[in-house]
Amino acid sequence: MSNEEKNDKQQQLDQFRAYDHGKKLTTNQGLKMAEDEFSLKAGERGPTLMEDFHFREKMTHFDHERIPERVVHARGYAAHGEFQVYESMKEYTKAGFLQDPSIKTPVFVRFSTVAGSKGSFDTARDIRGFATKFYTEEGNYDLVGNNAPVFFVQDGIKFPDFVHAVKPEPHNEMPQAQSAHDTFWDFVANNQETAHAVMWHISDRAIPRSYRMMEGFGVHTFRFINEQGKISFVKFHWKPVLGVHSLVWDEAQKIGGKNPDFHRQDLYDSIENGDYPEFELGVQIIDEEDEFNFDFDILDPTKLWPEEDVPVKLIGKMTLNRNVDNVFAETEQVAFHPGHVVPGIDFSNDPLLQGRLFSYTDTQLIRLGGPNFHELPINRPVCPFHNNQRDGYGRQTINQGQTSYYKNYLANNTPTPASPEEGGYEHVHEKVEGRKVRSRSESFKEHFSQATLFWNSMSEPEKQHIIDAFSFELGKVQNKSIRQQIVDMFSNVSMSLAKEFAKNIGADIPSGEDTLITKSSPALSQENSIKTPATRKTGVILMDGFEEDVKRIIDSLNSEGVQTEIISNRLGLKRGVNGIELEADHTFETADPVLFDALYVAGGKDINEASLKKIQYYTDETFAHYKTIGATHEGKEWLDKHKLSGNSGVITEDDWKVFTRQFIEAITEHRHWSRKLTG
Ligand code: HDD
Repeated sequence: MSNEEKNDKQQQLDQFRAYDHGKKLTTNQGLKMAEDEFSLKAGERGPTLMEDFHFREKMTHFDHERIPERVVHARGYAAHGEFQVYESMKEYTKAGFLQDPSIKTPVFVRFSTVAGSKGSFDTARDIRGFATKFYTEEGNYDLVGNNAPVFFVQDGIKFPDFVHAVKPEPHNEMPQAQSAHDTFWDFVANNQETAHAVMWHISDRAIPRSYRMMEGFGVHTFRFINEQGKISFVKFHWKPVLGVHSLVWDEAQKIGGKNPDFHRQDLYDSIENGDYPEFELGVQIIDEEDEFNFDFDILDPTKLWPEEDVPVKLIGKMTLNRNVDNVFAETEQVAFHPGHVVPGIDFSNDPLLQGRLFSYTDTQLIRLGGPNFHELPINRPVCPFHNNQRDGYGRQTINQGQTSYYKNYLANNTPTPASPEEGGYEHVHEKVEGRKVRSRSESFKEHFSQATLFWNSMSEPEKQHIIDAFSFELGKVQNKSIRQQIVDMFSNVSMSLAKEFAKNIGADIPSGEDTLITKSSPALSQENSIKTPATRKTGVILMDGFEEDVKRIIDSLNSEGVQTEIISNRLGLKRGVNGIELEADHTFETADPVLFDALYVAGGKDINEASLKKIQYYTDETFAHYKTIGATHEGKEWLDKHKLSGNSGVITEDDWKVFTRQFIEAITEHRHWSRKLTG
């Protein structure tokens, strides 16, 4: 990339990038060293000497390499990109980066799981973090969201309790990256405001197929303010261009072992391949006058605004187009904060958001070791910054001049606060009056109606997954009373749901009718999301002696954006008829069916019993996870042995062109839920 093509953030980061390749080894003081393998000793077999500055420097630096992991969202992965607004949003907000469609604002996005520690696996059942830093000309704006639009608690003061409950239990530090244990469900049952967020957590949303295929939500209600001072309430959304898609639970658990880096690998690889992940930014806007015109409190973070009632307006697109150079320097040291705002965007009085406004700077102080974390390259704004803050651990800026206070005479009263006309941030002049109280607002006390809305909006397969997930999670809960409490609690959401999972966990089956709420919101079901074969990964099983058409099929799949990887008994070149050769990417052992979206059993003459057994494992697993299977030539016979042909999503056409078309159509469906599984 030439310098002109680089955005402001990339140019800024260039100043800090270092490349050691081909260089002489030096100490941190720049001294070239003649030796790096042996410490300085008194005699070849003698003790190491104190004066060995090179040993001391190298070892001390190593000893201090680690910083505390994030208290939540420890496991994450990030990428750089750009955001462009479609048209000026000046009617609603004066935010500079939302005015001009020709401006590309650099962004840095970190996706994460919440509960697991840094070394845990990617596909745990969990909410995903979706944090975006916009490096705008008016300062950094952070949209620190999740892939669910609602949260588990309504007040920031309850966040530590919630996190303690979901994290591994303190007496034995188990289980890692799981909500399927007693303390999480104890917390849920005894804090019923969790009901709606739990429905998201227990649904397919909590096991995404890819970071590229999940929605993001700012969760809280924020405020937009335009140049004329007009205020509206706003909720932010990210909509993935590839649609919203999930794994199935059995797959998610197995991937945890087969490739714990499944999601980060997917993000990294797609950017390296030029399949840049894209998300559209959406806003839901409510006029200030309409604040009280809803049957829920719009400040309550356990409530969403149904998209059918308040449409999502798509206002711009974000493209992630560059991987980080160094995960520690960028992904680990990036510091997000919902309080990083720009003129035109302000907070609401949502008590959860208000709590967050304290927590994030506080956590960076311990995690990044002091108050100068804004100077770290990844955190620096691209616009200049000036104030009277000074010193502290690791300070890098060399502030010149005599004064570091305001007001002053010696520096002509600078740096001077900017007026709103000059771009100075001004909080909304909201009139606030009230008694000091510690209590929940009356308008925050209803916890079940939107949990029911979510349940009502699910397709049949999605409902079944929710029942299965409750049965799994509660099946892992040791305390019978907690299991029963959850059944009782969720019978307020849906009696039929509670009855179904109560059966599976040995709880008393509740009696009574379903709630009277019948409203549903089609936008909540993944079944209604965009479906495309683009970037779907197909495992191609072939053996030596495969037919010519196989290559044609693979080429056509690739030209439609479907990715293919060849799996065989051994690595190396596979020889087909008429001298065609294809290189195997994996052996049966190094790959696994759970790592693919579809399977193409292409055939080949050189087959034996051992390979057939492995192929059976691949086809059975792919079938059981409702994914597309295609078979041609000898592959059809291998499939017929296991009686899979003739099922939905199993394509066995003879003509290669017809086969390819049908196979791609089936991949576009992603899952074939109508398939009847036996055994
Ligand atoms: Fe939080 C990290 C999102 C509630 C306190 N949070 C963190 C990250 C995301 C969120 C995406 C990871 C950022 C990164 O990748 O570095 N958090 C949310 C959302 C919430 C939410 C969408 C509710 C709507 N969080 C929340 C509350 C508090 C916190 C109520 C405390 C009062 N969150 C933190 C934290 C973290 C954090 C402890 C850990 C690491 C960090 O901030 O930088 O301060």
